[in-house]
Parts: sequence; structure tokens; C-alpha cells
Amino acid sequence: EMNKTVLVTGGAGFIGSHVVERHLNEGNAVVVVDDLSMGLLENLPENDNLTFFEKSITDTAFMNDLLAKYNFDYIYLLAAIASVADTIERPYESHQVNQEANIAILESLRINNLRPQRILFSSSAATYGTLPDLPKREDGPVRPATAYAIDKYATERFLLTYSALYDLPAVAVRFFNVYGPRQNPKSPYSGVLSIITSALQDNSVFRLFGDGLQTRDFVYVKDVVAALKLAEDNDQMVGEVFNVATGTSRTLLDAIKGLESASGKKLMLKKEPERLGDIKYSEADISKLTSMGYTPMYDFNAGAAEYWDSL
Ligand code: UD2
Repeated sequence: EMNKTVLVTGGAGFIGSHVVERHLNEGNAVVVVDDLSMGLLENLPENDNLTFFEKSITDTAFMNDLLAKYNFDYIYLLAAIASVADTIERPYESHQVNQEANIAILESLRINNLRPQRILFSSSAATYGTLPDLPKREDGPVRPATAYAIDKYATERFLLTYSALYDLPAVAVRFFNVYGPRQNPKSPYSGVLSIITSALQDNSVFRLFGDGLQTRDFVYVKDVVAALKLAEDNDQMVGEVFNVATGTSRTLLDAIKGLESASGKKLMLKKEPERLGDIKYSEADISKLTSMGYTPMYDFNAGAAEYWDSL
């Protein structure tokens, strides 16, 4: 098989760096565009097939040149202001990154007649908002309620429209609660499992918001990478949106137990009031994705164990 040329925006971030690693392992040439606002250079391996640009995707002149120069086979649109809290602080700036910059990339491809084999965009379970119905289905209602969720949803729709109208084969995925190595625990709005593992490592106190009975569909990052790989090659997935999750959920207290047993440590925990705007229960229906041939390989205990051992 011929080697591919892959663009990963946000490639120095948590999920992006795993996509980069996978493609390098397969012998492909990878270009990363990341402004390092959240990503870290140390997330990226040393590799002759990797080219890194410290650039924001909002630099359209740069992006236009890059797209024309490389004529990528696969384009991963993973760069984002990924913290909902951040987008509440700076809604217009985050809109420029999370929506406008991505549409500018699509438009550049369209106008310059560049036709990648696949474009993959990371949307979010946040598109479902606080709607109570479970499990969440892709053909069910959405109620995006923050700048973050609105931009993810709108970009997802733009992408699928470009896919249908301009021969730009694209797939959008709605990530649920992704966890695993290289998720940065530094912000209070980082994924809760990274905050818990870091508290276990440092013997520091974890602040539990609410009663701990809230549920999430926690999906291990390697299963996410596998779902994206499937979307690269499966033509039936083009023009569609897919939940990426496990199809099962657990309470936060259960997740804590799992990480305690993986680490052999006891978490110090302080109960605090429920976080404003938190959703109580979340679980994905993944039958659309499994009908394409996807099976999650990591149950929670396997993911928690591998995650802990990687630290
Ligand atoms: C996830 C996404 C968010 C958005 C949202 C949509 C992550 C990191 N965030 O938020 O971007 O898509 O889904 O629904 O994937 N918690 C604590 N202590 C802490 C931190 C969190 O108790 O120090 C609780 C938190 O109140 C929540 C649960 O843990 O009930 C999960 O929090 P999260 O921030 O990891 O993820 P979530 O689902 O709120």
C-alpha cells in the first residue's frame, strides 16, 4: 500500500497526538498544525516523517498555502478551544477557532479543487446539551447550549454539507468522555479522569462536584483512534455523524473505584456542590458506529489499567 500524507490540526493535543502516533507507526507522513495553546510539544514523538508547524488554524493564508502544497490524503480537524468554560469566557474568539477556521479550510479545499480521500471532524456529545433522553442517538434531538456546543454542531453540519455538495468526503464524530494518556489534568475543566489520576499520583485531594452518582460514557483514547481509522476507509460513513463512545456508562464513584484498583491507591476526596450546568446522566447509543464494523476494545477496567500504567 502507498504511504499517505496526513494533516492533523491540534496534533499536539491529547487526542490528536494519538492519531499522529498511529499514522507514524503505519509509515505515513504527518503534518501537525498546533498553536500550542493547549497542546504540548512533548506529546509528539521524534520522527523524520513528522513536520510540525506552530500555527493557529485561524491563520488562513498559512492554511491555504499548506493545503495547496501538500495535497493531503487525510485531514483531521481536531484543533479547537476544547474547554467549554473557555468558550464561555471568550465566545467570539472560540467561534473563530471552532467554527470559522474550519469552514475556511473546507472552502480552501473546494475553491482550489483539492480533494482529500477523507476529512474527519471532531464534534461533541455537547451537541445534545441537557436533553434528558438516554441513550443519545445521532438521529435524535440536539440542544447545543454553549458557544462550544453551537460551534461544534454548526461545523459538523457545514462539513456534512460540503461533503454532500462538493465531493469532499467527510465524516463527523461526536466524542463522549474520552480519557487516556496525555490528557492534561491542569485545568479544572480537564477531563475528570485525568484530574483523578493526577490526584492519585500526587496524593492530593480530589474535589467531587455533586453526589458522584452522575454517569458518563467514558471511552478510551485508543478506541477513539480506531473509530477514526474506520472512518478513513469506510465509504458508507461519508456524509454522516457518529457517536464515539462505548455505549455503556458508569457513575463517577464507580470510575473512581476502577482507578483506585488500577493504581492500588485510595483517593482522598472532598465533596463540593454540583457544578453549574453539569449534566447528570450521559450515555451514547453506538449502534450506528457498530453497524459500520466498530467494536470498542477497552472496557473501563482495561482502559483504566493501561492509562495508570502509562503514567
Ligand atoms: C464533557 C466535556 C465537555 C463537553 C461536555 C458536554 C470533557 C473533559 N469535557 O464534560 O467538553 O463536551 O461533556 O456534555 O470531556 N468533576 C468533578 N471534579 C472535578 C472535575 C469534574 O467532580 O475536578 C465532575 C463534573 O462535575 C462532572 C463529571 O465529573 O459531573 C465529568 O466532568 P468532565 O468535566 O470530565 O466532563 P463533562 O461530561 O462534564
